[in-house]
Amino acid sequence: MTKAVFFSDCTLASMKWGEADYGLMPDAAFAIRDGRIAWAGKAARRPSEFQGAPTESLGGRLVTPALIDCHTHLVFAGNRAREFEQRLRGASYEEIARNGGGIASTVAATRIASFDQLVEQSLRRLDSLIGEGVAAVEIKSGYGLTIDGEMRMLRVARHLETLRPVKVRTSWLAAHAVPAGYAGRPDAYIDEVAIAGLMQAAAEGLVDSVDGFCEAIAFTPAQIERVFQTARSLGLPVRLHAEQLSDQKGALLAARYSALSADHLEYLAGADVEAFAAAGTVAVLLPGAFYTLKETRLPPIAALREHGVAIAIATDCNPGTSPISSILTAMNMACTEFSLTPEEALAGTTRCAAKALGLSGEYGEITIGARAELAVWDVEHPSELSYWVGGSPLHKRLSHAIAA
Ligand code: DI6
Ligand code: FE
Repeated sequence: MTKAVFFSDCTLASMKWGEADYGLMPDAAFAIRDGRIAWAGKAARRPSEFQGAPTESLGGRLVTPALIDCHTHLVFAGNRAREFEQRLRGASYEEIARNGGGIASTVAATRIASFDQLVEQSLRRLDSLIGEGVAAVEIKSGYGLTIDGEMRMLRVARHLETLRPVKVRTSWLAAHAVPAGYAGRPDAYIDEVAIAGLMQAAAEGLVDSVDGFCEAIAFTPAQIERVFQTARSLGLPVRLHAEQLSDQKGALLAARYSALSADHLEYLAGADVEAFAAAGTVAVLLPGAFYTLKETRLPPIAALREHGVAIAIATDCNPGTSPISSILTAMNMACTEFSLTPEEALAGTTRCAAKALGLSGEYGEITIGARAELAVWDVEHPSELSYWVGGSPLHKRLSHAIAA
């Protein structure tokens, strides 16, 4: 057991499950030992075991759990600013994709980038997230679309974790798009790349969960289900891009496989929410993609709330539909576009995002025994984290768990 460190003079927003009003506690203090939270409470009640511990004053600042971005595609090369121009002239995302742009153009750029170039370009986006208090990030493959290309993306994702004090959770998203060589043969692609590659990548320890794009322009629920069966046989959890552009009943498929999360959900039917809720799957909302695509159909927020579904918020950082590497901007958009409260938005990037990554109890809450992954902010109230647009009010991150 290492010596405890004590932090005093702060306001805590614990974001613990079941606590109202952000779990706010003014005049608070906390202790960290062995990389975990050993105690948190009123400063005046400092337990005697920490009386002699080295103490740092946090100057009255707000402390929250470090933030979590639970849905990103942040490993890619190049950008799609020219498609942005096309969309502003009226082309739709689907039209651009059907004409060989979209995901295919990022696949081409990613294939020709070296490992080091991919690391360098991705690191810029990761650093932007870290600069906003993020301590855990999910990163998907999906721009390789060959076994080697997909595995290389996940090797880059794993490598990023060695370069920064951040936890990376990887997702195998080979079922993202049908590449040109498999045009008209999506089932062969599922067998030969998405499934065969998953087995190889899992054997190499590259995969923490398995994802898919269930959509008219991508894969059917039946095709995704075959990938999910392989995931299940490997003991890997699943998640799914579901109901982003149309209602394919992907969220119900995800629920049947006890998915960690189903993501997007604009076209999830209100009538399907009850069955979805029963699985305990997290609804990950991605307001950056909604914004970029000028979507007008809202996810069924009221029904999700009514059925007690945990709602997470993420950037969906990707070059096509969400060129956003700011988790705070995603929180602001969740409030403005989806009418989430700032408290729901912060729960969405703390405890609910932790649940979506299978990290509950470790990340996303200030609670005894959780990892000491915290964010210290120059704000007076946690609602400010969703309120400001642009600029990061982060004072510093405390990342004892990783240093330990
Ligand atoms: N849904 C999305 O919003 C991204 N992928 C997905 O399955 C878009 C990825 C891209 O356009 O590059
Ligand atoms: Fe996505």
